[in-house]
Amino acid sequence: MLTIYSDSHRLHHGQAELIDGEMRPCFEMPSRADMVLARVQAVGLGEVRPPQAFGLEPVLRVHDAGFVQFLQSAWQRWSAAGRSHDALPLVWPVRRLRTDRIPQDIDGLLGYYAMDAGVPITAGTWEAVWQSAQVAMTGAQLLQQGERAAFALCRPPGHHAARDYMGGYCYLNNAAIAVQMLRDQGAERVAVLDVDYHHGNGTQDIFYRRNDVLVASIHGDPRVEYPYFLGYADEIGAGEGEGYNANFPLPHGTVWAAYQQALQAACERVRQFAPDALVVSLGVDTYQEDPISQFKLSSPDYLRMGEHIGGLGCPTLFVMEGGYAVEEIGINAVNVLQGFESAQ
Ligand code: OKS
Ligand code: ZN
Repeated sequence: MLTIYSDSHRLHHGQAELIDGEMRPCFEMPSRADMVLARVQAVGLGEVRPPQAFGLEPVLRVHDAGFVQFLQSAWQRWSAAGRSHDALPLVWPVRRLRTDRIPQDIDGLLGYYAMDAGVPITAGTWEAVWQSAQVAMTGAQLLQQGERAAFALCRPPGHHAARDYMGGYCYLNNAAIAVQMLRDQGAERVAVLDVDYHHGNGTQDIFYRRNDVLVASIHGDPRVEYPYFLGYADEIGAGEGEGYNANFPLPHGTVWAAYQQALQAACERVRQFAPDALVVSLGVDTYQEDPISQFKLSSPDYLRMGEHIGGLGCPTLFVMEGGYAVEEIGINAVNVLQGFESAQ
């Protein structure tokens, strides 16, 4: 399997995030991607290629132009205000506050375009975010050119980012951009299977009213887990998209036996949809040692996960999302890819 990877991810390295009431080093750190790449190379998964340049147009097929301009200019605005630490939002438009007026000040803009404080913006963030999206698009193009599967080693991740907001370590929705590119290049139906521990609220939101993209997600129950405000089983899509969104929330402590049942059900939905291509949002924060998550999968379980996905027999693009047990992130992510290949 081909891997697409760019060193530019290192340009995004937030200093700290607000967690449990204190500022702590960001869990979403450059060594995550380094460890995954090292494992890809150690097992000889296949060639590693740099991304190609697709420009802004495919990004704007998914994201709001004002939001993209904000991302591009946020660091410049922040530093022009005399700040040198990471830019972080600190105020949000909750119920009955106005969202029909876009603030002009950088602090107002950060709150307007963010769902939480997990999105530090640094001097190099936009370049890293940009290249991460290009990595996903390069993967989409490989499928379109007839590759059976590809691995977009994206960092930063993307599945919490929606059309016009960032959140949860995510800025642009790499998987959604890849899906839209596959659609624009001729795939009639594309399925997303999101196996990250957290609900992919951004991906769900982007495709919620569409019947050409099925989104299925297995994740920690939003009653007790981030992102809290989306990801319930009764979210089934709306309008033409009704019946094309499937959520499988699971409790804290979920082990492989229960996870596998949800995975089988999600895979069955994908099979019924008969997509021309599958995009897997591949987070491995379902791992038992993950520092911010509460499922209990073991490293061999990821081989089984990959076998299930491979059994679908779809052209498949894997897009890297979360996973914060840095020592094991490479083993777990590449286990999914190797399990997938063994089922071909
Ligand atoms: C607030 C942000 C917490 C985000 C955690 C989720 C990141 C992730 N400090 N999503 O898949 O792994
Ligand atoms: Zn996650």
